[in-house]
Amino acid sequence: MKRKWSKFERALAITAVIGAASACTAAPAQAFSFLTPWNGPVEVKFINWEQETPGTGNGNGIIDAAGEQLDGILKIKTISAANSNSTLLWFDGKDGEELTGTFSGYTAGNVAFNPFLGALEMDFTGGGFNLYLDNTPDFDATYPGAGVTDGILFLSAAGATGIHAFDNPFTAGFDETTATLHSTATGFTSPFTGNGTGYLEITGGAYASLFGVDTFGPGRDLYLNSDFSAPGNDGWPVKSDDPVIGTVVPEPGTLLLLGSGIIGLGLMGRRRFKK
Ligand SMILES: [Ca+2]
Ligand SMILES: [Ca+2]
Ligand SMILES: [Ca+2]
Repeated sequence: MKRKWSKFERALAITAVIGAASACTAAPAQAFSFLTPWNGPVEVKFINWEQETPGTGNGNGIIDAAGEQLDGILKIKTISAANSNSTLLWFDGKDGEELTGTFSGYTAGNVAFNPFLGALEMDFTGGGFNLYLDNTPDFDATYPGAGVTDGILFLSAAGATGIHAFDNPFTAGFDETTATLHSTATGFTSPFTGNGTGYLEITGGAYASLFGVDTFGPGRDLYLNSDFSAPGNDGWPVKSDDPVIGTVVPEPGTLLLLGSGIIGLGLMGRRRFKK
């Protein structure tokens, strides 16, 4: 049976259409098959293929001297909710999508053997990454990488300070409070293994607003904790992985939809009141 829409239903439908239209204009150009709704901490797992940036150091592929720079390519494996059952929100290949990118500019400001740890400690300044969302996957890690930066710029981030609260007086000439990445190489001879930690600040990209700001304090949106080892894969000197922690916030499009819906209902109420 066909039923006529009431005034209320018609107004609601119009409101929904207006809302959907404004949500569309606010949404980025390329869809991202992220499982929503999720609002809260997320863990991003990735794989890095990395190296001593050619021309910046002694050419042995690994960072083992001050002034050397670190760069490489990366691929996101999964994005999971940091809840008790680690709800999978996105994974490589979901709806034919890949998230890949480059990182560069991490400069070793201090490289020193720490006899107490029996390890080579390194502090880097600067650095950052650019991540691309591609719905025609073509990533190939084989050195120096291909299909890495096509698609749309998904997220940009710059290395942020905060991994050291104080300047270590034993490392004259380097102020630890300027470090954006701290790494400790425990097995310095072969195999070369270690761990790195640092903060990042989101600076741009079509999906920058999907992620929360200042999760780890002012100017620190993401926390990076990765294990590295040498040799790497696919012709790269070093490999590293896992994880980056951040926070996901509701998309502005969703808020806009809710907002215009409330305005629509408000107008309708006023009209009815006038009658
Ligand atoms: Ca080196
Ligand atoms: Ca690609
Ligand atoms: Ca120092």
